[in-house]
Amino acid sequence: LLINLSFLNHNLEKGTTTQSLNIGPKVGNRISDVGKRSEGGNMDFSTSGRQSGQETARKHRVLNVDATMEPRDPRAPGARGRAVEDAMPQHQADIEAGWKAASFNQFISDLIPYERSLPDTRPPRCAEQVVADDLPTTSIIMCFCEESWSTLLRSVHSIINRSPPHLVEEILLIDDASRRSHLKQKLDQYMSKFPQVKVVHLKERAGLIRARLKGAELATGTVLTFLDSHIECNVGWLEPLLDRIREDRTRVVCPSIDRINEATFAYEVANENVRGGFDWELFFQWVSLPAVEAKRRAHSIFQHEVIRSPTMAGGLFSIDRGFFYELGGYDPGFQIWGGENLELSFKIWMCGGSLEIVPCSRVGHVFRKSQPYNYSNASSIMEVVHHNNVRLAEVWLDEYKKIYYALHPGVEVELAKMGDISERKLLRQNLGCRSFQWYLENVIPELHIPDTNVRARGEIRNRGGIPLCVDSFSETEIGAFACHRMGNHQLFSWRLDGKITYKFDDSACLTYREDRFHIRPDQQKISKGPCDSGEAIVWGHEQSGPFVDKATGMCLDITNDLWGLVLVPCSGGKFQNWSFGKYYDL
Ligand code: LR7
Ligand code: MN
Repeated sequence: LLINLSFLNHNLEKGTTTQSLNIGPKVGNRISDVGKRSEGGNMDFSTSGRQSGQETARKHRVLNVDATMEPRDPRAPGARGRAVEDAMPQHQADIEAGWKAASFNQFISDLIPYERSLPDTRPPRCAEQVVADDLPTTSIIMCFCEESWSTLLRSVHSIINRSPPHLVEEILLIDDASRRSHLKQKLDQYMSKFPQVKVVHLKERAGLIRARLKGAELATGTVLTFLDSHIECNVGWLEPLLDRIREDRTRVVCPSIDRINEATFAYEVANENVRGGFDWELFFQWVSLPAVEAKRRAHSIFQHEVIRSPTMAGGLFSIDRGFFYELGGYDPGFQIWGGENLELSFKIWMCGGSLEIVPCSRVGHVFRKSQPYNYSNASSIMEVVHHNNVRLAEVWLDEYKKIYYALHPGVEVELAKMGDISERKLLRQNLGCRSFQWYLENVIPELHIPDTNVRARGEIRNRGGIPLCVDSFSETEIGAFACHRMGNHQLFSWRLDGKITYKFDDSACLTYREDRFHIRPDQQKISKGPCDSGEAIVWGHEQSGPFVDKATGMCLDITNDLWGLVLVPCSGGKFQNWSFGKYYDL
C-alpha cells in the first residue's frame, strides 16, 4: 500500500529543491510573505513568462517554499528512516515506554524539532499550478485525545508554516477530555503565542465525531478543514484543496495522505494509484485504480490530476461549511471512532456532491496499530464501530444493509440498542438523496455485490463436544479453531450450489488440497480456493449433521491434533457432526 521512498528525504532536502526555483533570496522565507499574491515576481516561479496579464490578476502560484525550516542534518532522527533502536541501545527502556504511551515511537518523535523540512512529495506538475487569488478561507479543526506533545506541536507548526495566513481563519484545537497533563495548561500557555490558534477543552469525552461537530460549530471560515493530531502538512498543501471548493462548493476534497513512519518518523511518499473504497463489513479500504487509469498515471504529466474517490479515509479533508451542514454534518449518534467517514462519503455522493483526492495536496499522517485512548463506556473499538455502522446501514444502505448484517453475528443486539435514527432518515428524505443502488452502480461499480441468498450462514461449529469452528486463518489455509463468535475468520456461507465459501468471497471456497483425481481414500486435506474451479467441494448437509462431499461420499472431520480439517470416510464419529450458525428456508 505504502511504498518506502524515504531516500527522497535526501534528494529533496530543502536546499536542493528551492535552488532550482527562481525565487528572490530570503523573501519567500518569511511567514508573512507566504502565500500572498505574487508581486514583482517574488513568488512567481515561472521561467517561461507566458502568463497573460489577465491571468496573473486572477490566479497565482501556490506556495512552493518550505518556509521556516533549517536545512536538515541527514543524520538527524527521522531524516532517513534510520532504525533508532539500533542506534540508541542505551535508550531502549525509554523507547519502549514511548511506544506504550503513544502506539508509535514517541521517543524519536520527541527528538525531532517541531519545525522540520520535508521532502516535497508532490507530482511534478504541482509546483507550477496556479490557483485563484480569491480562495475561500478555512477553519482548521484538529481534535485530539491523549495525543503526544511533539506530534501535536509538529502538526500545528506545519499548518502555521505551510499555509498562507490570510486563508486560515483559525486553528481550532479540540481537546477531547484528554487526561495526559501536558494537554492542559502547558498547551494553553504554548499556544497563547499564536493568536490564530484556539484551544478548547471538552469537559466530557465526546469521541472524535462529536468533538469534530463541536469544532465545526465554533468555526467561522467558509471551509472546514479537518485534520488528525499527528500529521504534517507539506508545502503548498492548502491552496489546491481550497481551489477545488472555490470552483464548486459541493466538492469535498482530501489531500494525498503520505506516511510518517511510526517507527522512524521518516516522511514517506504514498502510493498514488489508490482511492477509497470499502468492504461489506463496512471497513474503509484503499483500492487500486483501474489498470488503464494507473497506466495513464505512470506518466508524470498526469499525476497531478485529481482522483475521484468513492470514499474517504476520514481524518483529513476540506468541505464547504454550508455544504457540511446541508448534508446534516455527522450523525451525532455516532460514538468515539469509526464509520463517520463512510457515512459522510455515501451521502456526499448520494446527495449531490462529489469526493476527490488531490495529489498536489500532501499531508503526512502517523499510522498506528492501536489507540492511546480508551473507548469511554465501550469495552472495545469494535463495539463502537458496530454501533456506528448499524446506524449508518439503517439510514443509508437501503436493502444492501442485509449484506453487512449477514457478516455481523451480533447484529440483532446492535440493532436493539442503536438509538433513535428517525431524524437521520428524515434528513435523507428532505435532501432527496439518491439510492444506495445508484451509488453502487455509478460511483463504485467495481465493488462485488454478494448474493445473500444462501442455504446457511455464520460459523460452522463442530458438535463433538469441544467448541471448535471452521476458521480461515490464513490466505490459503483453513482449519478448526476455538469458536469465538466474533464472525470474521469464522464466517462462512453455504451457497445454493452446495459450495461453502469464506464470507462471500468467490475466490475462497472449501476445496480439495490435492488434485481431485488423486484424492486419498482415507484422508484428504481441505484447502481454500476459487469457487468456480473443479476443486471446490459440493456439500450435502442436513441441519446439524455431517457435511458429505457429494463427489467422493466422504465426510468433513477434524484431525487428531484438533487443528486440521479433512475429508475421511463417513463413520458417524462425533467430530463429523456440524451445524451452521443459521439456516434459511428456501
Ligand atoms: O475519542 C476520540 N477523540 C478524539 O479526539 C478518539 C480520537 N480522537 C482524535 C485523535 O486524537 C485523532 O486526532 O481523532 C483523530 C482520529 O483518531 P485516530 O488517529 O486514532 O484514528 P485513525 O487515524 O486510526 O483513523 C481514521 O479513521 C477514523 C475513523 O473514525 C477517523 O476518520 C480518523 O480521522 C481516520 N484517520 C485518517 O483518515 C488519517 C489517514 C488514515 C488512513 C487510512
Ligand atoms: Mn490518525
